[in-house]
Amino acid sequence: MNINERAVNTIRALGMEQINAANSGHGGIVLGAAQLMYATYMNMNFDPSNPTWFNRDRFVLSAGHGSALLYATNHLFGFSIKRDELRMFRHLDGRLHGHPELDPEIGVEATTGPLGQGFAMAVGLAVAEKKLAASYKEVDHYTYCLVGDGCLMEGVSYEAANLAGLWKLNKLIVIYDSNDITLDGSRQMADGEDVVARFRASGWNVIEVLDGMSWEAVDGAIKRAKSQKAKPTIIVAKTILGHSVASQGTSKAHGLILGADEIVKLRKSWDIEGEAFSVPGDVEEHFAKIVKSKSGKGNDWTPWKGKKHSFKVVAEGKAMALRDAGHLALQQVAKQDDRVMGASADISSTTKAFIKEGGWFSNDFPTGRDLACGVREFGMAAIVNGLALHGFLPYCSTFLAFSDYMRPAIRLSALMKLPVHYIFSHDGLGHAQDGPTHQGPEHLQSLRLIPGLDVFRPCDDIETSNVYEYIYNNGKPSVTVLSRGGDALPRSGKRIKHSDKGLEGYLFDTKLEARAVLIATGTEVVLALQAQEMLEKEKIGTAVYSLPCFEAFVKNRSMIKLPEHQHLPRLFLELGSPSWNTFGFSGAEGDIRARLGFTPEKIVKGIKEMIN
Ligand SMILES: Cc1ncc(C[n+]2csc(CCOP(=O)(O)OP(=O)(O)O)c2C)c(N)n1
Repeated sequence: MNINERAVNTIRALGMEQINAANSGHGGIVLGAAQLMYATYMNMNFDPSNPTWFNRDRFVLSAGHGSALLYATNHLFGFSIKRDELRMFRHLDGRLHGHPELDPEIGVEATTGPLGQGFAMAVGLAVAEKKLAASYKEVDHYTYCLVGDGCLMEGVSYEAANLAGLWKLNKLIVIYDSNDITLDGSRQMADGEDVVARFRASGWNVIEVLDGMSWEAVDGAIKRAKSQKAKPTIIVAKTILGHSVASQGTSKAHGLILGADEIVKLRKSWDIEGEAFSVPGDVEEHFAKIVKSKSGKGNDWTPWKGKKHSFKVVAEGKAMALRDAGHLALQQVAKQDDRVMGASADISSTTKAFIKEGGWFSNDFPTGRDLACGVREFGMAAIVNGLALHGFLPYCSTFLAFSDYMRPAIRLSALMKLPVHYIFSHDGLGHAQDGPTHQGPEHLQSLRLIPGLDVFRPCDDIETSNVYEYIYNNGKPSVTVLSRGGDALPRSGKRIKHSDKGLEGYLFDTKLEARAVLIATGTEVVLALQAQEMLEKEKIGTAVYSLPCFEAFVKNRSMIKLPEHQHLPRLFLELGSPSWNTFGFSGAEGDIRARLGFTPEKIVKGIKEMIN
C-alpha cells in the first residue's frame, strides 16, 4: 500500500481506537469517510501552528457524529490534540466531546450534532467570505463541509442550499458521504429523491465520484471544484459505511464499536501494524512533512482590528412602536461597526430589523448588509450562526410566534456562545386579530428555558436603546422581544442599574409610601402603571419596576435589594408568566386582555389581597 493509503488507514485506526476506549461513538463513518477527510485536508489551506489565522480555509463537520474521525484527522494534521487526549474521547471535562461544537484551536470550526445545521452554517461562513473578500484583498478562502445522508434529509439543508445557489457561493465545497445508509436502514426507505437533480435545480455544480472510497478520486474532484467560478459545489462521493468490517454497507455499521482484537487485525490488513494509538514511523514522517508545508503561512491580519470599541445607543424618549425603536437602535449600532449585519425571513418591513442604507447581499452586491432569506426561518438562523463564526455580529428577525421555526439554531447559538441577536417583534397579543397562531406569549418562557440565552423585553424606546447597547457591548447570544405598537408610559421613572455591564430598568415611585411592588416587562409596564395610578387614588402606594431582562435580574439581585422595597410583597406581571397555559384568541387586543384578566382592575384587586 502506498503512503497515502496508509495515512488514510491510520486515521481509521485512531478513530476506531478512540471509540473503543470510550466504548461509544460512531465507527461506520470513520471507516467509510476517512479518505474524504484526508483528501479535504490535503487540499485545505490552514496553518497548524496558527490555527485561528483569519484567512484559513474553514471545515465544518455537519455529520457531527463523525467526531472521532475529525479528532484523529486533526491530530495527524498537526492541531494541538495530543495522542493521550484521543484516549479521553467522550470523557467528562475532556476537550474531545462526543459531538464537538466549536474549538478552532484544535481545528473544530463548527460541528453539528443536530444534523443539517452544519451545512447551513457552512453557507453562512461562505457568505461571510464573499462579503469580506469584496472589501479586503487579504480575504480569499474556501469553506468545506462534510455531510451525510441525514444532513441532506433535514429541511434546513434545502433552505440553505437554495440560498447558496442563488448567491453563487462558488467557494463553498460540500463533500457528501453518500453511502445510502442511515440509522434505521437504507436511505431509500425514507428518501426517494434524486439528490443530484435537487442540487442542480438549486444552482449548484455537482461532481459525482463513483469511487468515493478512493482518496485520489475525491482529491481530483476537490481540485475541479476549486476552479468553479460561478456556483457552489457538492461532491457526491459514493462510499461504503463501515468499510472493511462484516456489517459494511448496512445500518448495523452506523454505530459501530470494534474491540481491541478486531482493530489489531484491521491494522494488519491496513499495513499499519502496531499497538493501539500508534502511528507507523514513515506515516508519522509523512504527516510531519505535510504539517511543515502547511505551517507558517498564517499571519495576524484581521479585518476586525480596532473594532473593540464600546457601542453607544441613544433614544429621544418618545412614544413609539417598539419595533420602530428597535429599528432606530439598530441603525446606530450598524453605523458604529460594520461587523453588524443581518438577515430577514421575508418580513423585515414589519419587524423593522434591517439596515436602512445597507442593501441586500447578492453575488452582484456582495457588500450588502442584509440577507434576504425568504420564508426560511430555520435556514436563516443557522446561516446567521455561520456569520457569527466568522466574526460578524449578526441579527435576524421574525415574529415572536415563529421563533419556534428557528429554535434548533437558537439553541446552537447559545451552546456555541455565538453573539447572535434574534429580534422578535409582535410580542404578546400584538397580532391580536390574526389570532392565536400569530400570538406569542408562550414563546417568551420557552426561550428563557434555553441556557446561556438572554431574553430582553424592553418597555419603551429608552429601554430599547439601552438593551441594544448592552447586547452589542456584551456579545452574547440574545433575544430582543419587541411589541408591535407601544403606548406612551403614563409617568416618568428613574433609571436604575440592573447589571454592572450597563443594563438598566425603570423604578416608578409615588409620593405615598410603597406597600407592594409590581414588577413588569415590555408592554405590561404600562398596565402596571395604570394599576399604580388607580391604587394611588385609593391612597395605596406601590413601586413599579420594569424588568428588561430576567436573566440579568436573576444574576444581579441589586434591584430587589433596594432597601426601601426589599421586604414588600411583589406581583410579577407578564403575559405568559409564570406559566402560560392557554392559546390566545382572535379579536381586538383590549378584548383579549380583558378575557385573560390582564386589566388594571384585576391587578389592583391582586395588590389589595396581597397587602391586606
Ligand atoms: C437532527 C438530528 N436528528 C437525528 C440525529 C440522530 N442521528 C445521528 S446520525 C443519524 C443517521 C444519519 O445517517 P447518515 O447521515 O447517513 O450518517 P451515516 O450513517 O452515514 O454515518 C441519526 C438519525 C441527529 N444527530 N440529529
